[in-house]
Parts: sequence; structure tokens; C-alpha cells
Amino acid sequence: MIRAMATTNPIPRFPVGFLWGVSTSAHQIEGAVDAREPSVWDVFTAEPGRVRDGSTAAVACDHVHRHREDVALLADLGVDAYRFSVSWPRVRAEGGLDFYDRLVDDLLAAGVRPVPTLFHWDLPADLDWLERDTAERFAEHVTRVAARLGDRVTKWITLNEPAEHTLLGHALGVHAPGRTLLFDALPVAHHQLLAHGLAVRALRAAGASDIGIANSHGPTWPASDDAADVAAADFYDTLLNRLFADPVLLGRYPEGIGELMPGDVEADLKTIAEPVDWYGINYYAPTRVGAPQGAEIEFGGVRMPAELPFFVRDVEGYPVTDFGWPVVPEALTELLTAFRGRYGDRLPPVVITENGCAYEGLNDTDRITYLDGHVRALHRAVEAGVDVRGYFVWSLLDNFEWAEGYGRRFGLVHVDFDTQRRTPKASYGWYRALLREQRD
Ligand code: IFM
Repeated sequence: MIRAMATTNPIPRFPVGFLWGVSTSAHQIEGAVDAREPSVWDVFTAEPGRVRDGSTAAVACDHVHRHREDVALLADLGVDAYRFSVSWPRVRAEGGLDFYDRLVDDLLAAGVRPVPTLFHWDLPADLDWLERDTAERFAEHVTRVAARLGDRVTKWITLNEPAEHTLLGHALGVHAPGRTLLFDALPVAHHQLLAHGLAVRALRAAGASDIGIANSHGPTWPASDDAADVAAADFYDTLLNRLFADPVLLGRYPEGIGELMPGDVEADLKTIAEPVDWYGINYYAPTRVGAPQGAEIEFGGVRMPAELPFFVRDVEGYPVTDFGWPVVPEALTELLTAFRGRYGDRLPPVVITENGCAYEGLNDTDRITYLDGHVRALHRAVEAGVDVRGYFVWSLLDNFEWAEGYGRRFGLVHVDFDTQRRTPKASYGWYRALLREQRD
């Protein structure tokens, strides 16, 4: 293992009981494609030109066959918890739950708490979030998983980033299932939110008492003080942040959105607002947004059509990751304090369910700088009174980064995709040392 750089200025202590972890998702690491049903991502990646390097996740990190080695890496890292996702297409296949049964047992034997996410974008290929019925099918999936794992799993996550799955997968077409519906994709958001609420009910019925969602959020900065830029940034904030947080936390949609949603929205909102025990936030970077320019733009690998009522611009003056995402740790403090201001007592304890960055190399000092800065920024939010209970690095392993294929490496552990050899990076050593310091 490459040794981590010594930190001169120790990271302040987090509250006792703070949960330190790492995250992955099924489609991005599992492989073993023949032992599950197809997902929308299998269909999507089979279409030429969808994934930058032409790759698929058929093998990925071969985690299904190598999970013991990966659990040993988790144990050596010293995390309290491991966030992974349960593949719905695998659960539907004969014996598919056996894998998660073994994984959970191995994690517990290694002293690592399992934290499954019940949907992380790999929808069974015969299902469609445009259909309301998919929410009901999801509740059945959740009931099945909880019946099998609920005797050992206590902490659950319903959905991962319904915002990205809606926006990238159904509005802009750069993720599976590749639809370009723009605002006609809004029912996809509503049905996922409904699925979340139904899942909370299903988990409660199975006896669970530690349930959250992993929503992606970030500050939206207007490109200037100009009223048109401020209005565009406000609109983007509604789409990314409020559209997914308001229904869960307040039981209502932001003004003007509810009437665009299908079905009996008022009744559905009661389901969507089933109380959660904590609120998961995936944070990577802020977004700078200005008034529409009447022109198409390519931003972070995503083509955004001219008719959108905003224009995403570069956040200038900060270093960027290999993905081109700006590195702005203080925006995490800003996000969390703003959330507390916006939602007040309706905001339950927060867990950072993802935070991380794409960089090449084993001696990944840029990743250490990124993580160190964000953990400190998180501590400042705690000092400012935000009730934060946990932090999960994305990701344990380099993995299949969706439309980017294997070209973006987010792992604390390097994976050689030809040999499947795992090599801990310098950032793995840094995180390990941090966890020890926090416990001493
Ligand atoms: O890899 C993804 C993950 O699946 C969801 N959140 C963002 C990560 C980095 O893009």
C-alpha cells in the first residue's frame, strides 16, 4: 500500500457514534451478469455510442465472485459501515438473494455494518418509471429483500439519486434508459418518490427503524447578480434540490411543480412524506447557473439542449477533478447550513451518503486533498449546529462510472480491470488513519 501523506493539522473530532463508511453500487461493481435478469443499463450499454469507452458492466469489479476480498479491504480500512446496493434484477433471478445473504454475513463477521440501498438505477429491463405501477413493484421488491435480510440489516436506504436518474436517464438521455423527454420526464421523478414512500412503509412493516434516502444535492450559484441569472439559478435549485427534498421532508412539491405530476398528487404526497429516520445527501460540487443563451451546451460530458430555461456555466477559480467538477469543500458547509435554514425541524439527522472525486493514479494526493477538505467542511457544518451523523466516501473501488465507462476512477482502491487486482491507493491509507484518529 502507498503510505498516506502525514497530515499536519488533525481533523477535529466528530461526535461519538458518528458513522464512517464507504459506498458502492451493484451495477458498478458486481459483474456476474449471467446470474441476474437484464437491467435498463444492460440494454443501454449494448447500444453503440452510449458509453464513452464502449465498455459494459458485465464484469466490472467482479465483486460477486470476489466479495470476500472486498470485505477484507473494508475491514482493514476500519470503516463502521458499508453502503452497497441490492440489484433488483439479481433479486428477481433464481437464488439472487443468496449473494446478499452471504455478503451481509461476511460484513457482520468482519465488524462492518451493512447499509443496503434498494434501488441504484439498475431497473429491471421490463419495467419503466414512467409507469406508476413500477412504484408498487418496487415495494414488493423491498418487502422481499427485507424479509430475507431484515434479521441482520438494520439501516436501510430506499433510493439513490432519483434526481440524476430522472434528469440524466429520462430528460437528457445520457444515462439509461436514454430518453430525451426534458420536462415530460417529471412523472419519472414522481413515481420514484412514490416508490420511496411505499418502500418506507414496507420497511416499517418489516420492523425497520433506521431508514433514509440518498438524494443528490448541491448549492446552485447564480452566474451573476443579474435578475435573469438569479431566476435561472433559482429554477435549477428547484429542479435539483427542492423537487426531491420538499416532498420527502415537507409533504409538498415546490410551487408550480405539483400540477405537472400525474395521478392523485395530494394523496401520493402523504405516502412520499412518510417520516424517515435520517436524510442522506450525496454531495460532489456546486453548480453555477445563468440565464438561457438559446444555444446547446456540453457540460461535464452532458449535452444540454438550447430550450432549457437555464445555462450551466463553469465554476471558475477552483481546481477541478478529472471529471472537470470543481473542488469546493466550503460549498458542503453552505449546502448543509442552507438545508437546515430551509427545512428547520423538518430536517432529520443528515448522513453524507456519498462524497468523492475522480482522479488517476495510486499516489492520489489530489483525492486526499479533496476528502480532507470536505471532511473539515462537514465538521464546520456540525459546529454550526447541523445534526450530521455519518459520512460515506464514494467509492471503495474504481468501478463502472456509467456513461463514462471505466475512464473515471473514484476508488480508494485501484482496480486493474484486466487482472482484477486490487491495490489500495494513498487515499485508502489516509482514510484509514483518519478513522483511527477519530477513535483514539
Ligand atoms: O458513480 C456515481 C454514483 O453511482 C452516484 N453518485 C455519483 C457517483 C459519481 O458520479
